Amino acid sequence: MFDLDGVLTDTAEYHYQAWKQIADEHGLFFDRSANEQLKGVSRRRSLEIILEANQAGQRFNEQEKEQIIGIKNKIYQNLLKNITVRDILPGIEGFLREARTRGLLLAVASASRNADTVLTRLGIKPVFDYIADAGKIARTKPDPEVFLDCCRNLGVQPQSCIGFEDSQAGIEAIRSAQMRSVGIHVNVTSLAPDLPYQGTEELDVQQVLAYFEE
Ligand code: B16
Ligand code: MG
Repeated sequence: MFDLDGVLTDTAEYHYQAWKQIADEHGLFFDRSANEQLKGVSRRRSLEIILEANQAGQRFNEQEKEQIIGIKNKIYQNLLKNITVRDILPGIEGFLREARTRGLLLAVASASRNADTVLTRLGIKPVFDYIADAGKIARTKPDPEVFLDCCRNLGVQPQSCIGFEDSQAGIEAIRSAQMRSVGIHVNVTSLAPDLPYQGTEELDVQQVLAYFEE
């Protein structure tokens, strides 16, 4: 099961640009290091994290927060128009092909409600047996719900699944789901992935399967 942003492609930079524009407009501090905290978490939680870091939690009412989230998403969706097949991260196409050849089931477990658009633009949507719909997932990472939703829909036990993640929230979600985790350049703050890699170009199907072989 694959996370999208940071594993299959790198849309974190577009999320950053969109949030940066919002933060600048409202006089809030936000930089690339703060953006790390937003990886894998919902857009609602992302806004809360930015506001908390600025001690500005009380500055906006519910309606204003919803409005800000909507504007951020419009900016982000506009940036997504730049995505093409060239934005698939290095090594991913070969890795997915090899995994399919071996008959492994593949799913996307992303917190992004834009996942379908991104996968379509990347041209890799047909490779997956199941793509979770973030709009139907009530609790976002680090809650395991999105990974368990993938297991249910693929008809497999979590214990037999491997999750690929770039975020701390995602690694925690995989652990809570009782799956095994592969980390892609995870900025570890609490829980380390079972099998850590520095980048997607290092991924190797044989190596990953051998590592988790009982
Ligand atoms: P959207 P992932 C996550 O995707 C991003 O890492 C996170 O930064 C973003 O806030 C979240 O999707 C929601 O995205 O605003 O497009 O619904 O890493 O779980 O694939
Ligand atoms: Mg991610």
